[in-house]
Amino acid sequence: MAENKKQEGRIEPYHHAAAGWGALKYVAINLFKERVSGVNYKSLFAQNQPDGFDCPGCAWPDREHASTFEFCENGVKAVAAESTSKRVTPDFFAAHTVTELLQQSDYELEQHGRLTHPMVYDPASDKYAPIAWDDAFKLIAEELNALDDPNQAAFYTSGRASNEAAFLYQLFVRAYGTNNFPDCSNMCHEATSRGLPGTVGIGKGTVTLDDFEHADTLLIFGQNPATNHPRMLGELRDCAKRGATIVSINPLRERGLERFTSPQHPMEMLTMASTPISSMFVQPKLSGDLALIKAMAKRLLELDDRAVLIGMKRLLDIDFITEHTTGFQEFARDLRAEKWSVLLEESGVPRAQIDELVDIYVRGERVIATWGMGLTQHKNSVATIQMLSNLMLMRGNIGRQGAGLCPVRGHSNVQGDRTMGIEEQPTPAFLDRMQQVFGFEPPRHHGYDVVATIAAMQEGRVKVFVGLGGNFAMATPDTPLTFKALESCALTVQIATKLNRSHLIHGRKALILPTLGRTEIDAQNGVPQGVTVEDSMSMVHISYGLNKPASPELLSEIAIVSRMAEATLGGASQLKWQAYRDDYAVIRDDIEKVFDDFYDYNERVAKPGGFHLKVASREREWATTSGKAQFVPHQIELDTPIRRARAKYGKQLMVMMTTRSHDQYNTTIYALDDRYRGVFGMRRVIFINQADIDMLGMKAGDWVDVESVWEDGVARRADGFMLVAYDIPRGCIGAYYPETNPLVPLGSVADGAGTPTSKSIPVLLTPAAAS
Ligand SMILES: Nc1nc2c(c(=O)[nH]1)N[C@H]1C(S)=C(S)[C@@H](COP(=O)(O)OP(=O)(O)OC[C@H]3O[C@@H](n4cnc5c(=O)[nH]c(N)nc54)[C@H](O)[C@@H]3O)O[C@H]1N2
Ligand SMILES: Nc1nc2c(c(=O)[nH]1)N[C@H]1C(S)=C(S)[C@@H](COP(=O)(O)OP(=O)(O)OC[C@H]3O[C@@H](n4cnc5c(=O)[nH]c(N)nc54)[C@H](O)[C@@H]3O)O[C@H]1N2
Ligand SMILES: [Mo]
Repeated sequence: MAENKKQEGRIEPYHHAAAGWGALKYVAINLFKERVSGVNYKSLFAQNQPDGFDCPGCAWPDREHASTFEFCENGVKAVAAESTSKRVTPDFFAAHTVTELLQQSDYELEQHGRLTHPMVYDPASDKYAPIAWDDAFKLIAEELNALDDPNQAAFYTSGRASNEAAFLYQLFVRAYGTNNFPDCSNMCHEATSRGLPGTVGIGKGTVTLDDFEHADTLLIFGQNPATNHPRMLGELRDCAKRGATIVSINPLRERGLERFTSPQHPMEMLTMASTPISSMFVQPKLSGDLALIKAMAKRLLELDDRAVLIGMKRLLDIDFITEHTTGFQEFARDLRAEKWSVLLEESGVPRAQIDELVDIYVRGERVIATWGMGLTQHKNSVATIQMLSNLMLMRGNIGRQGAGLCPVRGHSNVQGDRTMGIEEQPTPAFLDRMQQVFGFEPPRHHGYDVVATIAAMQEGRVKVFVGLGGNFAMATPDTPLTFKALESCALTVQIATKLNRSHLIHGRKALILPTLGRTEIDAQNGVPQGVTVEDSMSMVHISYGLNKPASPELLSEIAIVSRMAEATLGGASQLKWQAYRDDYAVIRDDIEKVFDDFYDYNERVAKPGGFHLKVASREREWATTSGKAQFVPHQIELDTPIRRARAKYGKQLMVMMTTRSHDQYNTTIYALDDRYRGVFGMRRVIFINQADIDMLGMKAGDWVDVESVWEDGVARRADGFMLVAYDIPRGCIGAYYPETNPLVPLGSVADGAGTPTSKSIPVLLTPAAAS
C-alpha cells in the first residue's frame, strides 16, 4: 500500500491544555479555508440542537439536546468532512482504474469528497461505471437469491446507521433468512455488551449526564476523551471545578487528560487559564487492568476486614450486597486466595499506588467508572469489565445518584443499532416478537460476527457481503488476509458517503451505493424526514438534516435498504417497504410493536431532548438469571500467547496497542497530526519508553519494522515506523490504527466477545530495512 513509505513529519511535545485555542484554530480552518462548501455554516451550529441533527462525531450525550451551541472540535470535523464541496463523480471513476486508486493512501482517498452516483465495477476496464439504482438492486437480488443458503451472505453495519435504517436492515436480513450481522460493535464495545449482562443484567451504562453533576470521584479507564469525546472533557472539567477527584488509568500518559481549557468559557480562553483534570495518573501495563482492578477489590476487602476487627464503619456496602447481589462469598474467597505477587506483576502498578487508588475509591461517596477501548480490545476484556462491575458493586456504586458504570461508546448510534436488533446472537424472545409482529419465521441459529465473517469468507462459506456504512477492509484485523477474503466474494456492496479502501478491495462483482449523511435534508415526497438515534447514556432523540444533499442521485439508507429488500424478497414479502420509506414514522410505529420500551415512540421522540430508554440496572432491577446483581470471580490467566511469547523472546518482546490520532475518525484520516501527543505531519510512529529504545540499541527518531509474534505460522508485518520516546511502561508500545491492522491476528480475540485484541499484540521491532 502507498502508506508504506517513510513520512516526513516532526515531533514536538505538547505543553498546553487540551481544547482551547488549538481546537478553535482547527475549526476556523475547517470553516473558512478548507472544505465546507454548502455555505450552510448554520449546520455547524445545529449539531445536537433540539431542531438540528444528531452530531455524527461520537456517542457522548448532550444536555437534553437543548442547550446553547456546544462547541466540539470532533463534531466540527465530522460535519465538515460530510459537507465537503469535493465530489467523487462518474467522471472521477472514469479517470482512474481501481488499481491506480489502490496506490493512494487512506488520507488521499478521503480527500476526494462525496460519492454522487451508484457505481458498478467493470472488470474489463478495471473501473467503476455508473449504474441505475433499479439495476443495482436487481443485481443484489440476483446474487442473494442465487446462493445455496442465506447464511452465505453477511450484512455489516457501522454505527452511524439510524435506528430506523438499522431496524429495516435487520428486518430485511432476517426475512431473507440469516443472522449474519457482523458490526463495528464487534470490534468496539462488544466486551461491555457481553460482560455486563452477566453482572448487572444489561449491557449498557447505568449513568446519565445528571450523575456527572453529583459524582465526587471518577475513574477513567482506557480512554482518550480529549481526542475522541471532547464534550466529555467539558463534563470532566465541571466535575474537577466542583472538587471531584478524577483518576486516569492508562498506560500511556495522555496529555489531553491533564489540563483542559474550555472553549465554552470565554474567560478561560482569554486568560489562557485551564482546569487540571486528572488528580492521579495510574499507568498499568497493557492488558493489566484485570489484575489492577482485582488488586483494588482485594485491598478493599482487606481494609473492610480491618474495619470489622476494630469496630469501625464497614467499607463494603453490606446492605446493598445482601439485598441486591449474589455470589459475594465466593468472590471474596477468590480475592483472599489471590496472590499479591501475581496481581502486582500482572498489573505493573506498584503496591503503594494501588493502596492510594483504593483510598480514593473508598473516600468517594459517589463514584462513576468510565471506560473506552483501553479495556475492551484485549483477550481478558470481558473478565476486566466484569471485575470493574464487581468493584463497583462492593460499595453499592451502581444504581444510585452520582454513581455507576459508564462505558463510553464510539459511533454516534452504535448503541442504538444493537438495540434495534443488529445482533448476530439474537435472543429467542426478540425473535418470537419479530415473528409475532411480522408473520415470518426468523432464523434461530446464531450468525457470524466480524471475525467469523472473515473466516467464513476465507473458507468460501460467505460469498456476498453488504456493508451499511463503515470501512470493513481497513477496520478489521489481519489486513492482507481480510483483503483476500473480500476479494473471494461473488459480490460486495458498499453503502457509503465517501470513498474508502473497502470500495477498492472488492468481490468479483461490486457496487458502491452512495447515501445521504445525517447532516443532509432527507425529503421523501417533499416531506423532510427525521431519524432517531440512541446515545451512550440511552437517550433517544430525533435528528433532522439541514444541508442540501451532496448529489440529487443520493438515496437515504432507509430507501436503499427497503428497495434492496423489495427487489430481493419480491412478492413473497408481505412487508410494507414502500410505506416505510415514504414516512419514517411508520417504521417507528413498527419498532414500537417489537420493543415495549419504545411505547409512544413518535410522540415521545417529538419532545425536545427525546426520552430516556429504561436501563433496569440503573433502577436496581437486575435482569440476570438470579434476579440479582452477580459477583463474578475471575482468575488471572497465566498461560497466554503474550506470556508464551515473552518467555521465548524475553525483553525484546513488546506488547503493542493500536489507537487513534487526534486527526482521524477511525479509518477516516482527516489530517496527519496528533496534537496532544506532539506528532505532526506523520502517522507511522511508535510510542515507546526511552529505556526500551536504549535496550534495542537505537535512538528516538530511528525507523523500525514490526513483526507480530503469533503461533499460527503466518508472518505478519508492518514496516517503516519512527520511534518516539514517550511516557509509557516498559515493554508496552503504541501506534496508530488502521496502519497496524496487518499485525492483528484474526484468531486473537477477546474471550467471550470475539473482539480483535487490537490493544495487545505481541510484536518484535527490528531496525528498518533500508528503503
Ligand atoms: N476524533 C475521533 N473521535 C472518535 C473516534 C475517532 O477515531 N476519532 N472514534 C470513535 C469510536 S468508534 C470509538 S470506539 C471511540 C474510541 O475512543 P477511545 O476509547 O478513547 O479509543 P482509543 O483512541 O483507541 O484509545 C483508548 C485509550 O486507551 C488507552 N489504552 C490502551 N490500552 C490500554 C490498556 O490496556 N489499559 C488501559 N487502562 N488503557 C489502555 C490508550 O492509551 C488510549 O488512551 O471514539 C469515538 N470518537
Ligand atoms: N487496530 C484497531 N482496529 C480497530 C480499532 C482499534 O482501536 N484498533 N477500533 C475498532 C472500532 S472501535 C471501530 S468502531 C471500528 C470502526 O469501523 P467502521 O465503522 O467500519 O469504520 P469507519 O472508519 O468509522 O467508517 C468510515 C466510513 O463510513 C462511511 N460513512 C460515514 N458516514 C456514513 C453514513 O452516514 N452512512 C453510510 N452508509 N456510510 C457512512 C464513509 O464512507 C467512511 O469512509 O474499527 C475497529 N478497528
Ligand atoms: Mo468504536
